[in-house]
Amino acid sequence: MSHLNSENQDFININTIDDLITALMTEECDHYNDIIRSSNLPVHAFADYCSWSAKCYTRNCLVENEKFELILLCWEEGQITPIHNHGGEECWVKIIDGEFREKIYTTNQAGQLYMVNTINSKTNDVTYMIDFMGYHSIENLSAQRGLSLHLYAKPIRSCRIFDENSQQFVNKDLTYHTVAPLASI
Ligand code: 2CO
Ligand code: FE2
Repeated sequence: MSHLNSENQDFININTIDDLITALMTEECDHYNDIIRSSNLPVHAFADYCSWSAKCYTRNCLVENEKFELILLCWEEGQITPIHNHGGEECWVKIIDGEFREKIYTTNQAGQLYMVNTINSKTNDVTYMIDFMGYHSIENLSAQRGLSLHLYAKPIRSCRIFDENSQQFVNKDLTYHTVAPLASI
């Protein structure tokens, strides 16, 4: 079944995680932007996939296959990513619950990192990143837990993160805190 609305090419009726996964598996990657933006997923749909850590935001895999990776990030108040890239892949971030701040960075000819943009996002907003746009960090601004859904096409096994101590980028292998039972489909 196609999720395309023949009149305006919007994706309609993506109201559950299963609908979203079906659309991502069925459609070509060039429709992913429309699919993730038009999906409307209530926070309670993610209850079974959450995990929490006082140390760091958690990465919870919903689906990983050859085409894409869909992960739920669970954030305690104030948690923040290091500045990082996305291993050459496309990255969409959809806020499921809360308020987040994305800072976008690039490097100058001398290789020094500097910030070029700040984007505040709230529930249901979507942001996009790809390596030619630079690097980013994301922070949970809410005075409570937050949830965000991340779509990577293709999956990201490792990325570059900025190490604040050495002031240099280092390679980081990406791992999951939890994996959903049917994640490898
Ligand atoms: N890329 C980070 C990660 O997968 C999250 S920031 O949004 O892309 O851990
Ligand atoms: Fe990221």
